[in-house]
Amino acid sequence: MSLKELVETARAMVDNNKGLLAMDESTPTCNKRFAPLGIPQTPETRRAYREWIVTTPGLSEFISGAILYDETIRQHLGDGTPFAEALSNAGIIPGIKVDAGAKPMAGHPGEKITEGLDGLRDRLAEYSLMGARFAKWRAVIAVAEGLPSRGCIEANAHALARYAALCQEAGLIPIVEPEVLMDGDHTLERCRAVTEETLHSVFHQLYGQGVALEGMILKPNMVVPGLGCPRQEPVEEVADTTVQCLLRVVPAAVGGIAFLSGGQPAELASARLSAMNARFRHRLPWPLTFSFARAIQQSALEIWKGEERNVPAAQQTLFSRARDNRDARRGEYRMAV
Ligand code: 5MM
Repeated sequence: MSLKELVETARAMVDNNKGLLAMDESTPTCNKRFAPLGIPQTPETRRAYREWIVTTPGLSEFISGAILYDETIRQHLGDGTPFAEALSNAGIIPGIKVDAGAKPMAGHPGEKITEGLDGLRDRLAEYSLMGARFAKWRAVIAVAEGLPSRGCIEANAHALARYAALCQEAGLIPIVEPEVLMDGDHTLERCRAVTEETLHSVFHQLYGQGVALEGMILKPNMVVPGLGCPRQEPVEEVADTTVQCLLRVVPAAVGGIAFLSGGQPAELASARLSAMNARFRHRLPWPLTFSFARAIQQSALEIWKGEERNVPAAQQTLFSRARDNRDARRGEYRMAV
């Protein structure tokens, strides 16, 4: 695939005030979301969950692309349509999570390295045949006293860059997701410093691996204080600090930026994205959008509870969370007070 085609797909993923739906929870994570709601943790319930999500009427008004998990891309809707085809039919670009998860990093207590590079070229070719047009790989960076280490940041950045190069070779858009975690009591300023160092390293490695920045999407964390930090800055301060951090380290050529929500309250994630767009959108080199999982799905999941009779109400809530985030993409979302 030519660079021009990669760029066109990347653009389609962030155009028209739409964003991405991350429905790519691995089996353990999906089961973790089901457990407190008493939903059976089986391949069939995970399939049924994903089926009502992708068949939500009108979802493509707000969602340009959806990230699937390996189990889901191999499953079918009740009528036999494979998930990737169902998304394409609905006007949503199908994508696939391709990392093999973050595992404890040798010699680096408390830190993780994302695995999955071995055999990735063959897996990407298979996913492409199944209809995926983009991929996603997540690295996690923990913040604590003495963490993150330089070794953890560099190893994860290097893996992200090698993954991204393989994706572009296969004609898939890489979503590059280095997530600085919210766990801990660190300050907003500490998150800014760690996010800046991480992204700096990621773009250094992407350059080294020859990745075409126009044909990729960055999926970063917002710059936020740790969940346990006593001082939680107002929405506008988070928006300003996040944008300032990105402007310092993200090259203008990057196709788009689609934030993860990272466990923020759903409405707060939307409000922060909205403030960034309201205050800066006409002055930024890249579109700022969303690639949320929990901030779109969680409230709907809590309504569904695994019961068929709850599907219409759950779909309505999913639709409305997707619309809220489209509004945030425009800078027009206001959190109810
Ligand atoms: C950070 O997680 C990503 C975005 O989700 P949130 O908006 O809820 O933070 C998400 O795409 C994540 O990478 C997937 O859910 C897969 O996570 P696991 O832990 O199952 O690999």
